[in-house]
Amino acid sequence: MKLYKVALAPNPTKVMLYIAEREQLGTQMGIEQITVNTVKGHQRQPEHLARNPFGTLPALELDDGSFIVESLAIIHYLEDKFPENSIIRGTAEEKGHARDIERIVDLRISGPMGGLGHATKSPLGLPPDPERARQLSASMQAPLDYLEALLSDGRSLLLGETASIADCTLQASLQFLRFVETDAFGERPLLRAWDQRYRERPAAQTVLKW
Ligand SMILES: N[C@@H](CCC(=O)N[C@@H](CS)C(=O)NCC(=O)O)C(=O)O
Repeated sequence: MKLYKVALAPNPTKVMLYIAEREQLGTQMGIEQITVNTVKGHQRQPEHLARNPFGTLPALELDDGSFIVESLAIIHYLEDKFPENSIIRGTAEEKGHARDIERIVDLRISGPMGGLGHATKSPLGLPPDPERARQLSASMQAPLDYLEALLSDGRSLLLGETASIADCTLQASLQFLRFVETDAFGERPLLRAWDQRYRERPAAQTVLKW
C-alpha cells in the first residue's frame, strides 16, 4: 500500500499519526509514504488527480491499485485490514462514544481550525480574512469547552488512557495552528496539558515536525 501525504496538512497528518500509533502497538502495516508537494500545487496535477479526482491528500493506494481518498475512511479501512490491536475497541457503547468524540473533534474543531489557520496566515498564500477567523474561532468555543470538561475526570487522553482517532485528529490540526502561530485553546489548562502529553508520545514524535 502507498499513502500519498504531505507533512503539516491536518488530514494526512491525522492518518500518519494513526499509523504511527498502530505501529507503537505492534502492527507493521508496510505502507510506503509518498509526499505530494502541495506548495507547488502537485495535488492538482494529472498524476495526482488520477489517484484522487478531488485533488486532496491523503490518498491511500490499496494493493489492488484502487484508492481511498477520505482520511477517516482510510483509517476505518486500516482498522478492518489490521484488526489485531485496533484502536476502536470495546463494547458497542465504548465504540459509540469513540466515534462520537471523533466526529465532534473533526467536524466542530479540526475543520474550523484548518480554516482559522488559512484565514490567519495561510501557508498556501491565501489572503488573511480576520472576519472569517473571528467567526471560526467563535464556533469552536463550545466544542472546546466540551473537550475541556471531558478531561476534567483526570483521563490523560481524549477517550481515556489509550490513544484514539480523536487524539490523532485534534493533534494534526493543532500542529497546523502551531505552524501558523495561532492559538485556539485559550484559557483551557486541561487541553493544554493534553497537548503536551500527546506530543510526548513516541508516535507523535515520529510524525510531528512543528
Ligand atoms: N475530507 C477530506 C479532506 C482532504 C483535504 O481537504 N486535504 C487537504 C489537506 S488537509 C488538501 O489536500 N488540501 C489541498 C487542496 O485542497 O488543494 C479528508 O478528510 O481526507
